[in-house]
Amino acid sequence: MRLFIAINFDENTKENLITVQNHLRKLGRGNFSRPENLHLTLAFLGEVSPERVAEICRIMDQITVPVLHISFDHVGRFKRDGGDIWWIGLAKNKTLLTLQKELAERLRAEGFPIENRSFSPHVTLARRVVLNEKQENIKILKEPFYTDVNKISLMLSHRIDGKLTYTEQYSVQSEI
Ligand code: 2AM
Repeated sequence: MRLFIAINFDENTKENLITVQNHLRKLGRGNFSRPENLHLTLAFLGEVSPERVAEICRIMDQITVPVLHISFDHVGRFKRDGGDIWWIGLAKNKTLLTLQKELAERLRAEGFPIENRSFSPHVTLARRVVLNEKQENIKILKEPFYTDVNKISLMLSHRIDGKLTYTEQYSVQSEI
């Protein structure tokens, strides 16, 4: 099973993310994330055998999920041949970094191979994006937006009727 641990967003935040996607859509073409797939990855587990899912749930149970005050305040891209990956980034957030670090360390301690590269919190908006022409100065994010989050989810990445789908397997949350 291809698994990852993520933060999912409420409908209002998804609307805000879709608005940003739509600004980007006007500037070029690409493979846009489906609205229901918009998420922030905290830890990518990759292929995991089904017998180990319970272990992951136990690790998640050990985490005290804080209330996270999340601010989306910049848009950027990772350059790729054949089209860039465009994402929306989060403002610096110590609480989120601490949560991600704790989660990754606990998973690693139990033998899950979580990459040790620095965490750059983002939500992928679109992949394989090619802009129409020189669009460097276009402001894709008109204004920052905010949300509070108190839940992390274990997500399964799979295909349903050929569509990439993320299905929640387990979650832990705190009181807001
Ligand atoms: P991305 O949005 O930056 O591509 C499901 O595939 C989620 O796991 C996506 O959010 C994706 O991040 C992330 N992901 C996919 N492959 C990954 C990898 N090898 N390392 C870290 N994260 C990965």
